Amino acid sequence: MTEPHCIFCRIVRGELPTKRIFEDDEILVFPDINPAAPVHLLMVPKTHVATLDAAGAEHERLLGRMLLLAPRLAREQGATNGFRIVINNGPDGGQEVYHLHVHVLGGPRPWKRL
Ligand code: DGP
Repeated sequence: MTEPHCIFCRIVRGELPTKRIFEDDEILVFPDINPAAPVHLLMVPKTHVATLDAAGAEHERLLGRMLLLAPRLAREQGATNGFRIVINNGPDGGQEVYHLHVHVLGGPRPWKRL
């Protein structure tokens, strides 16, 4: 299930353009529009889950799959010397887009922020 006005749901549905780096039936990965590092990917579930807080036991496998996918995609996109995973949750967590997403950051330092 996607939400009509959610920006990442719109990307999932193909209504907004992006480079689809990886996708399967439940996960989409695309570059962050405002990269904080030479490699900056966003991994999203295709179904709308607003926050990590809102995820439940039914998302356990999905979240595991996203984490296990990150090292391969980071490496393939050029982060060959390590990477960082970030999930911002809620206002004090600095979350701006309320569709659960995993940031994958890597590439040669220095990075812009984080
Ligand atoms: P967060 O603070 O964790 O909610 O980060 C949201 C990220 O989403 C932020 O780094 C910028 C990125 N972003 C926002 N809108 C778009 C968009 O339309 N396309 C892409 N590719 N990234 C976006």
